[in-house]
Formats: sequence, structure tokens, C-alpha cells
Amino acid sequence: MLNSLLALAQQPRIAPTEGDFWFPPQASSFASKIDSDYYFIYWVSAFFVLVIAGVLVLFTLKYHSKKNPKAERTSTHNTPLELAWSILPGIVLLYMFVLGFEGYTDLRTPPSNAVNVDVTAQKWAWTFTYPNGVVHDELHVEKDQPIQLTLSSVDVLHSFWVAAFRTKMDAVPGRYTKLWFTPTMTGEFWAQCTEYCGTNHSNMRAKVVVHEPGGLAKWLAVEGDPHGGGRTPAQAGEKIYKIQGCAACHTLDGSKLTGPSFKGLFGRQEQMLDGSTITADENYIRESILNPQAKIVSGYGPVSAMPTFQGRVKDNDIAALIAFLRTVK
Ligand code: HEC
Ligand SMILES: [Cu+2]
Repeated sequence: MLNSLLALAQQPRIAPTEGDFWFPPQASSFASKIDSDYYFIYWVSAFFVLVIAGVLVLFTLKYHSKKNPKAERTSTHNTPLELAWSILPGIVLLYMFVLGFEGYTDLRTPPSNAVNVDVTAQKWAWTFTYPNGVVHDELHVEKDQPIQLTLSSVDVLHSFWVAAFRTKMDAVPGRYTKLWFTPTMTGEFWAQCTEYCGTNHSNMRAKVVVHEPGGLAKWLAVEGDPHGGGRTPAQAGEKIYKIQGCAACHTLDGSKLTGPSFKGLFGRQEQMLDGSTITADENYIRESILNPQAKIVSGYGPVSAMPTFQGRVKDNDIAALIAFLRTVK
């Protein structure tokens, strides 16, 4: 029985390039092992559910008291039977532990040639910092190149999960956590936050793009750098607005999210929480980004305040953001 279950578990459930009803494609080096471990446990559980529930129903019918009104108990226990149903499942459980432990040590041990990308979680966006300093809202990697992600959070607990890679790790404020994987397939996948972190939690996703070997450097030079690729400051600012996650709280069309809309912000008279009025000029915008607590817009409290971007956006990024905001009429 164990052998046929093992054979079932080893046999790949899904073609590696496409998902099935349960799972997305197997796009990383450990996806197939995780899936086969999963199916091993799944089939063992299904088998025992059927056996136990089956015997239960069978005995209920067969030994019903109406059919056997005078039945007497003939045995109290059966030592060999009890030993067998304790030890055999015990061995199967131990085997599951070994599978899980192997998988766990694998997932927790990045190879020494892994390329590190820093991941910052914030309500409600992910930002990725590449070894050459490029900051972006998409994770770009290369096929067959091991990647190590160093995760941190600037506000609350988040969790980084790429289902196609079968890997997941919490992003914890004030602590660094790590996760690694080797993509085995080119294409586009999604990372999703899997730790409930507030209103927009379900929209907290990031695109993960796996390039052919050699494709990443080109992307980093042209697309990755918002100021590169011949962009004007306003165009660079629009990219930074998306990359830095401003878009998660500020719209461009006048509708209100966690923060006020950017529509028509530049040059407008703004009412502050303390009753004063300011003009939204360059200095105010710069201060709003670096020290958002200094002046709080009327209608927004300390609870729905903006996180500081001090140390996360550079001077030329702020200049580009201002150039962009001038164009959002
Ligand atoms: C988590 C949500 C959040 C994110 C992300 C965020 N902000 Fe804000 N922002 C707010 C809130 C809330 C306010 C209003 C309270 C205040 O003034 O601090 C605000 C206010 C502002 C203001 C003043 C707006 C006004 O109407 O006077 C500016 C400018 C601004 N943010 C720029 C940015 C930029 C640029 C980014 C990205 C680099 C960004 N914000 C990211 C929540 C956010
Ligand atoms: Cu989150």
C-alpha cells in the first residue's frame, strides 16, 4: 500500500509549464518536490478518511443493536491489532516529518551564488532594490539564477508569497527575513501579500518577471532606472509614483484612497488639520514626502498618516515627483 502511495506521490500531477485546478505552474526549482510532498500527504489522508469512515459505517450497519439484541461483548482488546494501527501510521507520520524537514532546510538555505534583492513591504505595495541600486515595484529575475530576497517592512506585518515558486516568507517591521528560489521558467507571475495588513491588503501584489539568462541587465539599464531610458523628469516622476507605492494611497483622478488625490494638488490652497492654510508648492511637497507628520492635511488623522520616505527616495526622485505633480491637473 505504502509503495503504491509513494509511486502516486512521485508521479508529477501537472505538466511543469501549466497550472492545474489546484496549483499554478511549477516555476521554481523546489516546486515539484513541494507538490509531490503535498500530494503524498493528501492521498495518505484521503486513504485513511475512506478506510476509517468506511469501517465506521460498515460496523454501524452490521452490529446495530436492533439486529443483535442479545449480543454480548466478547473481547476487550486485541494487542497485535492495536500495536499495528499505532506503529504503522506512526511510521507514515515520521516519513511525512522527514519530507517536511528536508523541504524546510532546502527552503531556508540559499546557495552562496544567490543574487540578493532587498524587498520592502509597506501598506500596500512592495518595492525591490536591486544590487546596482535600482528601485522598482516589479521583481525581475533571470531563469536558472538563484535569487535571495531580504525582506523588511516599514509598517506592519506582511508576507511575501509567489505561488508559482511555492515559497513564502513574512516581512516583519524591525527585522530582516530571507527567502530564496531559483526560477526554472521564463514568464510573468504574481507575488501576493498573504498576511492581512489593512484595507488594501488584497491589492498588495507585485509582478514577478523571469527573463532569459542575460536579459536582466538590459532591463535594469532601460526600464529599471526611472531616470534612464531618455525620460523627462515628469515621466520619471510618474514612474517613481508607481514604483514607490504612492499610487496605493494617492490617485490621479480625484478619488480619495488612504491619502488625498494628487489631482490638481500642485499650487492648490490646502487646509491643514490645525486649521492653517498652506499652498502646495515644491517645499510643501518635499516636506510631505520626507516628513509627512509635519503638516497633516485636514481630514486625515495620525492613524491614517503617511509613512516617511526619508532614505527611500533620493533628491532627484523628489525633483522628478514634483515635476510630475505639476502635470497632474
Ligand atoms: C500608506 C499610504 C500613503 C503612501 C504610500 C503615500 N502617502 Fe502621501 N499621504 C498619505 C496621507 C494619509 C496623506 C494626508 C495626511 C498628511 O498630510 O500626512 C498624504 C499626504 C501627502 C501629500 C500632501 C497632499 C495634500 O493634499 O496636501 C503629498 C504631496 C504626498 N502625500 C506625497 C506622497 C508621495 C510622493 C508618495 C510616494 C513617494 C506618497 N505620498 C505615499 C498617505 C500615503
Ligand atoms: Cu501586506
